[in-house]
Formats: sequence, C-alpha cells, structure tokens
Amino acid sequence: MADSETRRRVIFDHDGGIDDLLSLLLLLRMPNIDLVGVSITPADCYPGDALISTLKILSLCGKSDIPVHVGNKTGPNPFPPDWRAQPRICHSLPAMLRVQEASSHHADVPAHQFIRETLQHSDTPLTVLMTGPATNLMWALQDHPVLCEKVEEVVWMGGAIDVKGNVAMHDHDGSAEWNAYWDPAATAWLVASGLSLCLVPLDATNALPVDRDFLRELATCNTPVSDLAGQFWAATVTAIPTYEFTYYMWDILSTSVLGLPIDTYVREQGTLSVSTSAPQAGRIYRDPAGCSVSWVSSVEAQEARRFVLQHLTGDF
Ligand code: AGV
Ligand code: CA
Repeated sequence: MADSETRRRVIFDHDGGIDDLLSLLLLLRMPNIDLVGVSITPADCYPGDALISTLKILSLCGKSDIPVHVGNKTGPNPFPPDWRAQPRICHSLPAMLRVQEASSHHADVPAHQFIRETLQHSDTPLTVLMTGPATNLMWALQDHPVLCEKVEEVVWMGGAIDVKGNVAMHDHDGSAEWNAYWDPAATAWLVASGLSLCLVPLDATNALPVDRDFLRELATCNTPVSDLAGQFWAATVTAIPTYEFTYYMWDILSTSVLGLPIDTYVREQGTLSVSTSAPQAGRIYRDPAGCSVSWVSSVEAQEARRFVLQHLTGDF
C-alpha cells in the first residue's frame, strides 16, 4: 500500500445508485486513495437507503471511522422514482444484512457543511470525487470562494459533450446527461467555478456497458468481494426498460480515473458552457466563449475493465 504521505486524499460525494455504491467499494480498495469522508446527494436514490448501504460498505471494508453526511439540498429535476428505489436491494443482500452499519453517520451536519468544514480544516488540498449532481459542492463553496484553493481537483461523472445525453423527459431534447440535468444551476456553477475540473462524461462511459461477458468474468473470481459486486450489478439488468436498455460503468469509470495509468484514457481540454433552461437544461456543450475544462473523451475499455476486476476481488 502507498504510505499516507503519497496517497491521494479524497472526499467522495455520491448519490446512492448501485453504480455509486460499487464505486465506494472500489474506492476503498484502491491502495493509492485515502478516503477522508463521504457525502450523499439525495438525487438518484432515497437517501435513507443510500445511507444504510454506505455505512454497511464502510463496515465491511473495516473503515467504520470514515464520516458520512447526508445532503439536504435538492435540484429542480427529480430522478424517476423507480430508479431511486432500485438500490434498496443492495442493503437487503445477505452479506449486507449480516454486517452492522458503521456508526460514522453525522446527522447534525448536512453534507455541504461537512465538505466546507473538511476543506477549511485540511492542511493540504483534497480531491473531490463526485458521482451524482454537483449540488453539495456548489452549496459548500459558492459563498466561500477562497476554499477553492483547498481543492486539488474535482473529478465528476457528468455531461455528454460530443454524444447524445441520457435524459428522456417530456420537456427535454435528450442532449443532457442526468447528473448535469438534476441541478442545471449547480452544473453551470461547477463549469464556471475555476476549479481544476475533470469531467467523466458519457463520451467515455459509453465504452463500458455492464454486459454479460463482464458479469461472467467477475463471477469467475469467486471471492466475497467479487460476489457482492456481482450481486449489486445483477440487480441492474431488469430495472431499466422504459428509459434505456443498458447500465454503464458511469461512476465506476470516474472512480477508476483516480487509479488508472494515464495512458489508458484520453483527457481532452476545451471551453464548455452549460444550458440551464428547457429543452436543453443541463446540457454541457462546446463553446468558444465558454470556460476551460478538461474531460475524459475516451478510454481503453479493456484496461478499465481489467482495473475494476483486479480491485473488486478478494476478501473483505
Ligand atoms: O447518468 C449516469 C448517472 C450515474 O451517476 N446516473 C446513474 C449513475 O449513477 C443516472 C442514470 C442514468 N441512467 C440510469 C441512471 C439508469 N438506467 N438507472 C439509474 N440511474
Ligand atoms: Ca450516480
């Protein structure tokens, strides 16, 4: 394991999807990462379920001391209720029922305040990994811009730059990705924030569907960790129909970017803007007059899959 001097210190803000919970598991198993806290955005989940699953995963990984804070800020465009209910299955699986939740939940301090105070008290800049909407980070920093210096980098699963989005709603033309759409104002704030920002948009994640070959390969690992991950992913194969047909490694790729060798993906730099009104709310698009941002435009899918399989195997 990398020693504590060289490990990257990370705040993980997630929104409780199956993908997000698997990302927490992955992050906890990456030797170069020092996870300093977890915050939850009540977006693609019901926050009670997200909290229970988060605390159980921390317990399973022997990290019961890592603080967990739930957010109380919401965006204007709610996720479909069936998507939000889907991850409840995760804390109903036998291995998750057997383990006692960690006691690291701090109900008195909301997520955005936790992020703000953690940055305030940190001697060194921290990385913020976000796999849900950017809402908590916006509320943490918008009135405290000096704290931006305490953020080394933000890695965010969000956006669809040169590909179509995944929002299918009556008032939308399909050009936005869901995390960016849930709270378009937070998306616009993030892109314009001046923070060192690396987006992981659908452009890159489209290369990583959770397909049967991958699930089979994971199953052959036949270990406690890979079996739990396989059960989480198995729960995604039926629940999608009305909106789209494939579950991708959206958040998993975003998390992996913190550990993948840099020659396994392409990081592009350009100027981007964000639309905040219908029918393109949350769309992130190329704009010569926009803000300078970088994003992962493509990834070696084989390398990324291998990275995930390598880290999601073994004993707890
Ligand atoms: O747009 C991708 C984001 C990721 O953070 N989420 C799921 C991942 O956690 C929203 C989403 C898009 N399609 C979905 C989503 C689906 N079919 N089911 C659940 N969530
Ligand atoms: Ca997510």
